[in-house]
Amino acid sequence: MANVLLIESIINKEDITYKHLEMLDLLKTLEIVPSFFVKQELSEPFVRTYIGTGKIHEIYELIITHNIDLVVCNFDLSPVQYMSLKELLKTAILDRTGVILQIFSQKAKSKEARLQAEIANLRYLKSRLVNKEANYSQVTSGGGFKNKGSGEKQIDLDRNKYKTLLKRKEQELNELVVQRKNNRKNRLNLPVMAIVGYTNAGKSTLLNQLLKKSNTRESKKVIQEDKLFATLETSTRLIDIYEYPYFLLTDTVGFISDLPTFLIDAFKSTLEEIADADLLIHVIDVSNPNFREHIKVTYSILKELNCENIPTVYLYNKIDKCKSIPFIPKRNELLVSLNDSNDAKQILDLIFNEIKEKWEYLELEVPSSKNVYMIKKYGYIDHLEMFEDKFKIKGYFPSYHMKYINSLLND
Ligand SMILES: Nc1nc2c(ncn2[C@@H]2O[C@H](COP(=O)(O)OP(=O)(O)OP(=O)(O)O)[C@@H](O)[C@H]2O)c(=O)[nH]1
Ligand SMILES: [Mg+2]
Repeated sequence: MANVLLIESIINKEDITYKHLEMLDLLKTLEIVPSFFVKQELSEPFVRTYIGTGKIHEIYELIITHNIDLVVCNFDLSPVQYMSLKELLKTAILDRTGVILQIFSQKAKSKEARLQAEIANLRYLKSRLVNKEANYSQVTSGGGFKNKGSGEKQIDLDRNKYKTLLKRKEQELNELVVQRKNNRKNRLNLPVMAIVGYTNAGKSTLLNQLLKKSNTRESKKVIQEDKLFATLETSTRLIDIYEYPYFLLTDTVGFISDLPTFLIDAFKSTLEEIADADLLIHVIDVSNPNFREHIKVTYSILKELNCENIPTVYLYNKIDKCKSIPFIPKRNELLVSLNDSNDAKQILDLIFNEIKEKWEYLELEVPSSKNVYMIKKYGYIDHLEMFEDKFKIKGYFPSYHMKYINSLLND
């Protein structure tokens, strides 16, 4: 097993307990357990090396003494900081974005997720190509690139290489995106709900719980795991639960704080599914002390995806892990334990109560000769009464089911 050292910075005496635990969880996903820890208090990071010279020496000593093969920084490094630290410490370095990218690269399974991860990686690497003459040599004493030709020329060559590769991968991804869009167009006309939220909140657990109740095959379950970024691709399932309308439920990639824009960009095609949703189900791990921060992070990423105005319900999950009830939920909120399927009815009522706001309320009289069995599958029914010659039905219906409704009205 690799010897790993974790460097953390405390800027202006901030509390980094949570950041620390989150990094350990991120590393756990990569099956990395650091054995050495170094902390540095700073009022602000050093422009060229992030951490101070004294600390760099201390770390270098540790690397030599303990044969450390990887240094993980629990912060993001600028390209110049990365290059200087790499040169001074003479070992492999991953910053926080690098760790997240490693997870995406190692764990992405579908072709689309793999391409997205590769694109994000190429963009990251391209940004790390800094001009040696302009920046790099000022922070290192001697040493340098073992390049053919001048540093600048090599950088140009590398930039071009990344550019060409990026273009090819982006084209490939684009083809898949078009395919995905066409698939979406061919989808049944049904309400679409997208599950969103911070990583590890319980999004996939929600999809699996509702699938369990649904007349859909179990094999369609998605991965749920106590790992950050267990889900790296969106999955949409048809949910068919007795007494409730059919709907499509989409599980999405989890969010995390400080996600770099280029990573969000790379995953935009997958995340476009969110923009298509009629309703967002925002799952929050309320047992996490930083849950309010997670809500903010999720909200700001949704904003970046232009999804902040989609009606949303909030599921405050993992209530079983809380010592007491954290707050009284509002109209569009629920405190739940998604591990426990008993909450399904409450969740479905919450969802449909919200979504019906956009539907039309109808009072129908349907001749008894008609088969009204399907009516509950196409609308959210308040009232269904059977008389000798007719059914009296009251409920909410989306506009795209009006054709079906009209077909019921006359003998
Ligand atoms: N104690 C407890 N654990 C839960 C609950 N709901 C989900 N979990 C656990 O939390 C972990 C993460 O759940 P997932 O459903 O994979 O979370 P996710 O939001 O899909 O995570 P990513 O795909 O990584 O973004 C799993 O180990 C679940 O079993 C709950 O109500 N209580
Ligand atoms: Mg998941």
